[in-house]
Order: sequence, then C-alpha cells, then structure tokens
Amino acid sequence: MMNVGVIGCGSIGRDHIERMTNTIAGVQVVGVYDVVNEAAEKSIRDFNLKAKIFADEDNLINSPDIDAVVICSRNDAHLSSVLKTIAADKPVFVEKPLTTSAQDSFAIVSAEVKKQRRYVQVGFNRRYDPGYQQLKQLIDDGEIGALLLANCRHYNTRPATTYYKTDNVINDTLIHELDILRYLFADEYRGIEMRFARPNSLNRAPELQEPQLALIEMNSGALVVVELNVNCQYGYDIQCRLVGETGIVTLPDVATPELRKAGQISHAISDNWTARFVDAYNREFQAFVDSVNANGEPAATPTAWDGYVASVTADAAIQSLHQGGQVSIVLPAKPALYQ
Ligand code: ISE
Repeated sequence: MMNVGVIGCGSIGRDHIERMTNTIAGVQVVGVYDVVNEAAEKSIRDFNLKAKIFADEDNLINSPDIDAVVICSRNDAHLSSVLKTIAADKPVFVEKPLTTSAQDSFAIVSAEVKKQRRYVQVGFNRRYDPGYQQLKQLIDDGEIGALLLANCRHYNTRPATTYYKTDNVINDTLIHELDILRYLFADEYRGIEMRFARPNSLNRAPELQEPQLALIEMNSGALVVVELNVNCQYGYDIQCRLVGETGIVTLPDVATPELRKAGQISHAISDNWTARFVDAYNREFQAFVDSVNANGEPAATPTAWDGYVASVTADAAIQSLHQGGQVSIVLPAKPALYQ
C-alpha cells in the first residue's frame, strides 16, 4: 500500500484525492497540504480521509509517513515542489503542465539526470484515454499510412479558473495537444505559429484574449491545426482528426444516448473535462501507483522529458502569440535516461 501526500486541494486535487480513495487500488492519501488551509480541511472532511494536514509542503514531502507525492497546486507552484520531492528521493505525480517555462522544466530534467533515476510522471492524461489509444494503435499499425495533416478542436464551455489569462490558453489548454500530438505522430515539432481569432463578445475575463489558433509543423513536414476556444458556451468538446496517406482516423466522441424529442435528434455533451476523461485519469493514476508499488519508479510515460518538450513548445507558442509569425522549436539531445 502506497502512502501518498497531496499538495493542492483545489478542484483537480479533490478529484484525484477522491479517485485515490475510492477507485484506485494500492494507494491511500495520508497527508494533505494547501496554501489555503480550509481547502485541506474540507478535503479531509468531504472524503472521510484518515490523513494529516501539513502546515507546509516541505514537511509533507520529507515526512517518513509519505512514500510518494501528488502535486495539484497552481501551475506556477509546481517547480519547487517537484524539485524538493526529487531531492527527497520520492516518486512524484505532477499535474500538467510540468512547469510554466522550458527553463523550469529543464531544471527538473536535470535533477533527474543528475540522480540517473526517473521520479516524475506528468499528468498528460490523454495518453491513457481509450479513444486516443485507439488512434495511436491504428496509426502504429499503419492503417492510414504516413500522417500528413491533423485538425484538433479544444473547446471549453468557459475558462477553468478566475485567474485564467491569455497565456493559459497555451500552458493550461493547448499543452494537452502539445503532448498528445508528438506522441501520436511519433515525431517532434519544427515550429509553431499562433493567431488570435475574432474575440467572443461573451468572454468575461478581462485579461484573456481568445479564441486562438495554432499551426504546428512537424519535423516530417506534416501540418496540424488546433482551434482553441475556451468560451464556447455549449460544452467541453475535444476533437482530433488525423489524415494519413491512405485514410483518416477521428477521435471517437463519448457515447451518449441519442435523444429524439421535440423535433430534434440530439446527443448530450458534458461541460466537464474530469467527466469526459474519467477513464484516462483513473488509468494514469493506476499506472502510477502500480509502477511505484512494483519498482519505486513512476509509469514509463509521460516523463519529465515529455513535460519539458511540451514546455519548450509552449514557450514558442507564447512567443508567437506576442510577436507573431512562426517560431522554431529546437530541442537539445534527449538524455539517455529517457531513451
Ligand atoms: C484544464 O486544466 C484541463 O486540463 C482541461 O482538460 C482543459 O480543457 C482546460 O482548458 C484546462 O484549463
């Protein structure tokens, strides 16, 4: 049984505490910490945890009662918690993005490389989503030949938090595609260009400029367009269509009953990503727990290196947003630890 400490008891932290308590085998939450102490107290109450509330993250990370750490704090707080957990020689699951800059993410890669050991699993949950896994299988089986083009839609009903701003469209939202596309294509990025679309007059966030459009070039020359629309009003809508030399594969929608009523044929669409990706979240956590329980290391994927590559690409996307034009993406050699 793995004893976990959770840093960050906001909405995604609560989701993960709940799944580790009620769904995932081989793990229990024994410690929690949040900068807002009431959030930690509330999670203990709401999920009936027999867990200790820590007064700061250092004590939680270094506690002899904690075997592994799950980080669900704000994106800009990830770096120090991850580095401290690596220094304490404990496995760590960190929500996406790994950090909010390539430089910070590289510090995590460097910390692992120095110890010649993998500690970090990044919460790019889509790699564990059955729909995306089916796409990957079809591509790897050669069913549609070499990939030429892709078209993705990443729509949110409304922004995720009150502090969601223009750059969050990249670091919080597009970051999922930045991870899953290089995984599906088994290729790296050559460059990225961002554009703003006509603003949605229903947007209520003052420092948020969107919708945005990403044009991504793979090293192979394949091109990907990602539409980012975080005020779409109607639901949480994730689409991905990949065009190969001999065919097309499309991410399946979540199956919901067909309703025929009042002159309409319709299917419900959720506005909640934790519901949309519940299987993916459960499977990524079970993989983390099983792997740590078996050999002390996180699951094979997604690694700190994957988090770093997404950060390099996100930095380039943000640069393009602010200065315009395509920004090249150049990666250093991948360390042997991640081969
Ligand atoms: C949120 O953090 C997620 O991970 C969702 O999947 C994404 O759609 C949303 O834009 C993010 O804010």
